Amino acid sequence: MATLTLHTYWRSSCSYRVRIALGHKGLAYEPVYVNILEGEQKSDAYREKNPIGHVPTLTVDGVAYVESVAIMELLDDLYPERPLLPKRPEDRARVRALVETINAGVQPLQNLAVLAKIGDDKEKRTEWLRFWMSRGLAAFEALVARFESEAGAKGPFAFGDALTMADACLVPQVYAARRFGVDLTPFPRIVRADAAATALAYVASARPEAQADAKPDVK
Ligand SMILES: N[C@@H](CCC(=O)N[C@@H](CS)C(=O)NCC(=O)O)C(=O)O
Repeated sequence: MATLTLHTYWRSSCSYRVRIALGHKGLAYEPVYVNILEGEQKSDAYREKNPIGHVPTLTVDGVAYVESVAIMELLDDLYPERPLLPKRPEDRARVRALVETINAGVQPLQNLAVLAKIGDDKEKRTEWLRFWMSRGLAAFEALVARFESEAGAKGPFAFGDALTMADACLVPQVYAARRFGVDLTPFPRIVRADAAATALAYVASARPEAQADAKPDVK
């Protein structure tokens, strides 16, 4: 069994994805806390592992892997029990489309480095975040509805009756959306999938407030 170390920050949605994936696989790991509000991700030592200065980084027997989706795919390849992607190529493409709707379509617009470019105005930041999150979640909802009819993926999860990588991305995105006051009423399938996933004990253990580095008083 490999030794797994996860460089993580409690409220980082990408770290949260990997925590869910590790929990889904039943894999134990050692957390290393990187406080991104204090700039620890920018240190030379950390950038040797993760050159762009982002969390998460997963090390497997001391070898560093970056980018949360690549990390989840690695875990799925190394530990194929309890897969995070369906078997059929068409369904894999569908789940990956849901993943990328969040991974490429929303999350890059909400990270600290982008918000810093927008400025310190809290209202402006919130308006920015709500706009991009609502837009991405609307697309996610539309895809879930399409996959229900064209692929018979009726839920309760984002794609069918088992948790996939799409849920590992969705749950942290819904957490962020709620935090910034995004109206989720137009997205009933997303709310249903989030409820199904967060009811699982290992998903609950991955939530930000359950992490040892959590500081719930930080806004
Ligand atoms: N595409 C990357 C994005 C990682 C990312 O943006 N991480 C955020 C936290 S969720 C971060 O480390 N932000 C620090 C910063 O922007 O300085 C991934 O999926 O791992």
